[in-house]
Amino acid sequence: MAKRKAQQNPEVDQPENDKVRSLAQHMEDSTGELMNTNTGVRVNDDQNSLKAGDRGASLLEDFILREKITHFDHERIPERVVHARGSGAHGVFKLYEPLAQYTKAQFLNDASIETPVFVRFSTVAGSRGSTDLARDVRGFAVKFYTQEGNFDLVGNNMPVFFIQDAIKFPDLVHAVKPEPDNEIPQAASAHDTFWDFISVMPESAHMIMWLMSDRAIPRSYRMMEGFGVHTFRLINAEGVSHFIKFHWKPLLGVHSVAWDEAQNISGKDPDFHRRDLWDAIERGNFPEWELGLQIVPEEDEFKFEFDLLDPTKIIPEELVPVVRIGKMTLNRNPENFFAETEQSAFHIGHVVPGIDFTNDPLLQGRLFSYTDTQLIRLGGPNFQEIPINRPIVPVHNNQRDGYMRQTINRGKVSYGPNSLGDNYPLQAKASEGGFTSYPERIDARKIRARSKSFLDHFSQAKLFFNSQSDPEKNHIIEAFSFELGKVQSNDVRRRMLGILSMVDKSLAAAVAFALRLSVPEDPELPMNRSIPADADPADYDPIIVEGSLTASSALSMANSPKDSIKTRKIAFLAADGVDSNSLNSVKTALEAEGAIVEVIAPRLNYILSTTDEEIHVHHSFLTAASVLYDAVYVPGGTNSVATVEADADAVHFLNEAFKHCKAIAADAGAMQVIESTYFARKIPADFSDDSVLLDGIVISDDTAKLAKQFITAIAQHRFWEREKPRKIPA
Ligand code: HDD
Repeated sequence: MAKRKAQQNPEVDQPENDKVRSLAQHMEDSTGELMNTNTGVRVNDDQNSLKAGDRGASLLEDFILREKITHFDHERIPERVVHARGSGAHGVFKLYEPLAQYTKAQFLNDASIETPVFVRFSTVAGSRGSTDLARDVRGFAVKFYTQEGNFDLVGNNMPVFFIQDAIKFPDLVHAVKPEPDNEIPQAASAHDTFWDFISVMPESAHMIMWLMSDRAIPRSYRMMEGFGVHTFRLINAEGVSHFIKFHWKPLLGVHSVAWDEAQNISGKDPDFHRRDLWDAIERGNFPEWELGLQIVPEEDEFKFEFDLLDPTKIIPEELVPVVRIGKMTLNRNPENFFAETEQSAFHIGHVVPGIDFTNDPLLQGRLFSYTDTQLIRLGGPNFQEIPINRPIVPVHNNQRDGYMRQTINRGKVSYGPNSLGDNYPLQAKASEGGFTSYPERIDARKIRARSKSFLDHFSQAKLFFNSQSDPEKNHIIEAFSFELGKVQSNDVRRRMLGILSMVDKSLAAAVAFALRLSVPEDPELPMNRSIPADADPADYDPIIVEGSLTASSALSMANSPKDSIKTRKIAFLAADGVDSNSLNSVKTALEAEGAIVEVIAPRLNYILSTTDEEIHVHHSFLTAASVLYDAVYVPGGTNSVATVEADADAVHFLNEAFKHCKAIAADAGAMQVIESTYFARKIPADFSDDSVLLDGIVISDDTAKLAKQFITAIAQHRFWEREKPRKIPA
């Protein structure tokens, strides 16, 4: 297979690895070839069906027509019941230091190995064709193709989950999906059935705080954290177990967009995240995450204020730090969306020796669900043979046949033990890499119940809210007000206010104000609908725990690193007569820091600068929108400035960028453009370079100084503090 060059930048190699090489043998390229039917017969006419006479009826005999139409009729497979909308990429994982102390997994023991990975990011609730920018959890599923078989880390961009037991998963999903009578709304949780369910399910309180936070509207898949959610086990060669939580930490930091912006992007570019991931890899801006572990010795299982098996709880990083153990780099786009991304089948039960499960009841149920769903989605038990799902090591066992079997197993023997085949394939000893389960002692009654240690639903919801910056808190309040505003039932709203009052009184009061309702004095908790029929409600009363930690800095995106503008997209608004120096010097400075500059003008193709330079125009105002960019710059040049100022779309572009708290820069010669915006009057009268940076607005006639300040401003990502006091219509 030829080394692949990126389409957008031929300098960029998208590297091969063992998995990519194994996929190559299944690839087809028609360049320079003649057309065949699926049986290999060359096709002479693929444009006209076989007819009796040139106007005559079509003939059943036409096997070419029948084959083509039949294949087409069967092109679709069921979409994933959740996480239907997603985007994938290939890459590698490289370990920093061997972890023999904790695990015998080979790929976590040999720092010289590059383990191939395939990653699929997704939204949860929407259909395959839905918008990327829905307020939703994002799936973060990683398949490691290790030398000991596939390990799948099937996580999300939020570290907790809605429910504590897998038996409730179908109810949760039915509640959040479009309502069954009219299939409205698509890819949105802002409707009655979802909030009805949540309002009678207090265990979801913590997750709901994450879902209403800006984590649910990421700027990019490349700027999200990932979490394995459950507590897993690592087992070392001596059989010693440690509890662990998996984390992915993006090297570009964790960033989000504004909710109003998200809704706009959904119209302007519903493929925003998919395109962003694809383009970054094509340009050679390979996204990177560090894999982190929180490690808890077996004997510390009961040391915490919460239960390690409860998937609605995090282990705060203040209690157990995240140790960064390696780096994942996504460096290659798939060749074919269906063959790779759509047919990829992840399963939390795909583990390798040295990694094992815990008794988290959500995890245990997932162990059943993922294979089961592939059987219907991919049509039978041989989905593991689909190229993207095959391990990079050979498979030998006595499993046979089934729909679409690819492997041609030789010989008479397909059972074990056997003597005719010398008992092959042999079982592997643990010393040969055979998987052995952790021999956890279990001595208990069979019972359907919830452990009392799972009944604290609010302490970490509180911890999350308390850990947010003021703008983040405002966004959470606004998100609840929006979502509950879309609900029709006041009963549901009131119950939700009751739950919120258990999390934070000021939060409940602020949402109640927006809904013009009052917070119930004595919320009815737990909702007796969420407990077993014969249970004593007292056994399910939430336990109110005053957590000893009041805030955790890792929970706020405000604390994410803000030192780089790498891969940020900056719009330059210009027209004929733009000052070459004003445009080019700022462009060069931004590009030197890894940003991407796009020129937007009233018309497409090119503009002429003051020095008659033809400057490429990436978009006209018709096809561009400020919500698709991270920051805006208006270069100088008398004619250009006059045209931009007179263009309502350009002024709207700036107003919207201001509303969404983005960095804005203008050459002092373009001040008249700024003056025609709504936010001109919000610029402090004592305007100076220092106050400029405070608000993320940079205006200067010294382009070198301007570029420097603009870069610092863009790296801040957003100036959320501007949002409330300087709100403008846009
Ligand atoms: Fe799940 C897909 C993540 C709970 C049942 N899940 C799916 C995907 C991700 C997650 C990222 C998409 C994988 C891909 O890209 O193909 N799921 C989670 C996390 C959970 C979780 C982090 C809680 C900690 N899931 C969960 C439960 C159940 C399922 C409790 C069922 C009992 N999930 C599924 C599924 C899906 C799925 C129905 C749909 C498509 C698929 O599996 O392959 O089996």
